Amino acid sequence: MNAVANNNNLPWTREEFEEKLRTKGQGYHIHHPIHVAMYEGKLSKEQLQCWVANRFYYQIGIPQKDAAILSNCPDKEIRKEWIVRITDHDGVGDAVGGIEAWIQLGQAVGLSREDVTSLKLVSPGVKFAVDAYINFARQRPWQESVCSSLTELFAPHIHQQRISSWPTVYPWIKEDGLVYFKKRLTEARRDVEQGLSVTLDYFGKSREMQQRALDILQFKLDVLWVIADSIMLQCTDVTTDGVPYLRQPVY
Ligand code: AHQ
Repeated sequence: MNAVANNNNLPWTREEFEEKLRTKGQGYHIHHPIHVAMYEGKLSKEQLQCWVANRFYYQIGIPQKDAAILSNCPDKEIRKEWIVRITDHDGVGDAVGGIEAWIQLGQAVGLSREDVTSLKLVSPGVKFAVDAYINFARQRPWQESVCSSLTELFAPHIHQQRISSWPTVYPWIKEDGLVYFKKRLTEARRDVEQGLSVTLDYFGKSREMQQRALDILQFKLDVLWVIADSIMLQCTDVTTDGVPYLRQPVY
């Protein structure tokens, strides 16, 4: 066996490194039980409303996260590309941004604008996970936050799943509710090109840095998984040894 090839300290090639990042997709929240149940049409209207209302907290956090990255990034060329992520969500002029499209999704599943924008339906666990993501972007080097956005390598698949299945399994949801997912299909593919290029360049210098990138991506996979956990716990009757789960009484 070639001793050099066995050396665990040499960086992986660019292709191997990218493959390792993509392999992390096995832990993507498309595999979370609540998203599997959603795809199979097993969620009730109330459960879908719970999911949409909770996920809104994540959606409004994205532009703040991206603004934190911009504030940490001294590279004008990077910022010129990255800034579009904010306008994608906030909108520009009369163009509907992702946040408004998500409110439309809320109305399409039977929520009022106030149900969604008041955040009164958002569970503490969702807030903690999203805030952890925003604070990561505020506190860490901008390249680490770029790396954490690479869960979007796997996002087109989950958006396409919703676009393809909801009209069949949730025929009561108006088509205009799916605008957000259709927008993200192209936006996510464009986003990931920049994110992957920055990540492969910056973290590709050593095996240690490459491993750091994998750990950062795992952190973001954890954020998405815990958001789904918190939503599932909020909208599913869970019992443990016959004892029903008690949602925290809030007075
Ligand atoms: O709607 C989503 C979105 O705008 C983004 C931006 C990106 C990031 O910067 O972290 N990640 C992301 C994601 C969005 N939607 C999620 C979904 O399941 O609908 C997936 C999520 C992601 O994969 O990170």
